[in-house]
Amino acid sequence: MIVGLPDHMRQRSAVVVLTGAGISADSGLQTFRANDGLWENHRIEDVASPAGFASDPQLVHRFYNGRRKQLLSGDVRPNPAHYALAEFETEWPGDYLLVTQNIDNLHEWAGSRKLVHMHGELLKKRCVFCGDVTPVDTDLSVRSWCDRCNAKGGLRPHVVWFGETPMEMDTIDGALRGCGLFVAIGTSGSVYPAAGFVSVANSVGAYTVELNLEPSAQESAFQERNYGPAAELVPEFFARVKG
Ligand code: BJW
Repeated sequence: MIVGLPDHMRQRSAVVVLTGAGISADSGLQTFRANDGLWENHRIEDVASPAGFASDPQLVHRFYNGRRKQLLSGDVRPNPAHYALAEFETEWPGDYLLVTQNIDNLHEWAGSRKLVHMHGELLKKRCVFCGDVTPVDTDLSVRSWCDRCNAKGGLRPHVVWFGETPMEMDTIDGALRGCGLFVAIGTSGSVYPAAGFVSVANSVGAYTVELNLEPSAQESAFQERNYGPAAELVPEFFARVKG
């Protein structure tokens, strides 16, 4: 049950929102730590790591090809939580940044523009030889060619795996250090640095809120917690912030 916001949130506070796989669960995309964190009996850490890609690139391509196909299948579309954030962005008079750990395109599809994909994007590919980043809507394989440098076998999904540096960290850090409200939605709080954002926000005196299906690993760090499906909680919460 959502209760009243503190008075200072009625002013033009800067808002930072962090989303995770749970916000896209209501659109039909599976979260990571459902199924005990396994995909076809492989640990997520094994298919989402440079070591996993080096030892079995075909397997890793299959994992991402399947997810790309599902995203483009026509069955997956934004849900009310994605739309509520896009609407909030256009109406909120203060600064705003949406940081997503998700690699799907559902936030931009819903209309979000002040958005950073800290773990990359499923609909982009990158050449490990020349660094070229381009859109992709078809399968990748070890036989794929780079259009720019013509090298074979160096294309990978433009995503951030364990042990790699997340994208746009300077933008994110600056926004967190200036925010008055931090809201984490649909994330288990088990992967850093995103799991530590709530502590940064607390350290600068922001009001911190968790909206999730169940308490996350960072639950105790949040000043307010609301539990239920994102498609219900998010529209309700942001209507309250707008006042
Ligand atoms: C609902 C819902 C509904 C369900 N409504 N809610 C030891 C200690 C600390 C750190 C480390 C350590 N050992 C190693 C590290 C670092 C490591 C790390 O954190 N490891 C942990 C396992 C401990 N991190 C890294 O390596 C990162 N890089 C790094 O740290 O570089 C150093 C650096 C830092 C800062 C600046 C500069 C340098 C990189 C992490 C990359 C993660 N990559 C992945 C794959 C991306 C590509 C892909 O999508 O395939 O990112 S892994 C995966 O986990 C993916 C996700 O974005 C990420 C987080 O998952 P998320 O979104 O939270 O999903 P779930 O499934 O975990 O949770 C879903 C939640 O939704 C649940 O709570 C449900 O209840 C809820 N839910 N239905 C609302 N309907």
